[in-house]
Amino acid sequence: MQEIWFASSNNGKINEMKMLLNRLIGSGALELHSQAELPVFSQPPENGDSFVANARIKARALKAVKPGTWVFGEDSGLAVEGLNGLPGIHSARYAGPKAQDMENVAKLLKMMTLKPMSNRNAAFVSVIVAFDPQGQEHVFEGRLEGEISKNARGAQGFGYDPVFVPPGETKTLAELGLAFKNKVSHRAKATAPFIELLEKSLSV
Ligand code: ITT
Repeated sequence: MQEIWFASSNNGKINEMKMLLNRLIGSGALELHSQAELPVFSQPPENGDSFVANARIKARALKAVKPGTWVFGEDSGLAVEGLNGLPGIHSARYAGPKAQDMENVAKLLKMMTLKPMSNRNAAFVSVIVAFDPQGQEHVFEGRLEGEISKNARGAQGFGYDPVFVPPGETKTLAELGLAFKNKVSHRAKATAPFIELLEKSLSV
């Protein structure tokens, strides 16, 4: 049994990672933990200028507390074409430092009405930075293209899922649900090669 530690405080992300790593966890090869289990851990400021820099900051902070095991951080966000890539790396705090998901969604929908906006194209981006037990760094990235809906719909998932419509769909990710999301998402795409690496490393 190999422990792996996830440097995240976002329950939506942790839930998805649990499902994505399900085969390895279910077989007993891997045990997923997150930073909430470490009373001494304090989350570092995410002051990097890119997804990879911020994912690295999170992973490194956890690695300092959990050396000699697998650790990883994930930084993600929504890049909206008509808003020049915003909210991007600021997605979690778009509506303010302590913004709730629905406040961020409301700000996004408002921003999209401020000027005539025919281009509603957007992409979710996920970058994972992992450190193996020997301390070597591995970086993985995934993207999901889509469109921003006119209003929020659906109750599943988290963050901007209620306003994100994947290609070829009319429903939002929050309506389509987690089983659908985990087949196509930015996080699923970033996780696929990570799983391959873990399988190799665990010889399963
Ligand atoms: P941790 O840093 O503790 O992991 P966080 O929520 O602060 O949690 P990020 O800094 O990576 O994480 O910000 C990601 C934000 O981007 C997240 O809060 C959502 O607003 C948005 N986001 C990322 N992935 C998403 C997804 O799959 N569905 C909806 N929104 C997503």
